[in-house]
Amino acid sequence: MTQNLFGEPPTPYAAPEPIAPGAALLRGFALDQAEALRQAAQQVIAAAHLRHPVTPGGRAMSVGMTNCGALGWTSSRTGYRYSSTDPLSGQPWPPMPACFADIAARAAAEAGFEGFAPDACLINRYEPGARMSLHQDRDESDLGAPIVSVSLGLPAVFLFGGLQRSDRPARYGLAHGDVAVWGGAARLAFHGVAPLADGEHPRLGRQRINLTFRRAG
Ligand code: MD3
Ligand code: FE
Repeated sequence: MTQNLFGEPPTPYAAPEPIAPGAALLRGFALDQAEALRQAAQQVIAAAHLRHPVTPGGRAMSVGMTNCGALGWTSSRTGYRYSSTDPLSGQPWPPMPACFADIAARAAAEAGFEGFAPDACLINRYEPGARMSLHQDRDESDLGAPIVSVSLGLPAVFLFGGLQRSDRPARYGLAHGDVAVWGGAARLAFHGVAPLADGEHPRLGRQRINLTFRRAG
């Protein structure tokens, strides 16, 4: 069975857990869709391979990334941007699977953001040791829309800070099937992911996949 950070069996979804104004954790919200989401993510990855983008600072990210939907997030020496095509292939990103758009809209509504229709889904793949340092998501044109994130596979420690990089972040465990929604006053909060601890997930193996849904265009 799936396990949370403490090796306990998963609890079925109960209710949104507010963590800050505009931010809520929906623990277990995606559990009953997790296998469909995993399979759809694998199909996207087969069509648009994972890559380790280089940041403007010149270092390859430890997280493997790809996208689906009308717009995809890309990074290179020249900066971060959203693009309608995959720079590796020159082709449009794979379409957003229906099960992706559906869970994103339902989770956003559950957290109080009705009518969320993401046009971008970033797929992040963490292997043991991969991390994401503290940053803000500010490359989207519509900062009024929330961001929805779905965690699959190995558990991670999510770092949730404030509006200043220097604000000491709170730590939250994100397990397989957990969903988080960030909007309103939390939309520009600094956040990151601590280095992934090694482990073996029964369905996903030695990895964590995070789906991040945005309104980018
Ligand atoms: C809090 N990804 O791709 S998703 C990212 O788990 C990113 O892969 C992390 O941060 C991951 O940019 C975290 C959760 C998330 C996304 C956007 C946020 C949390 C956020 C925006 C504001 C505050
Ligand atoms: Fe982010």
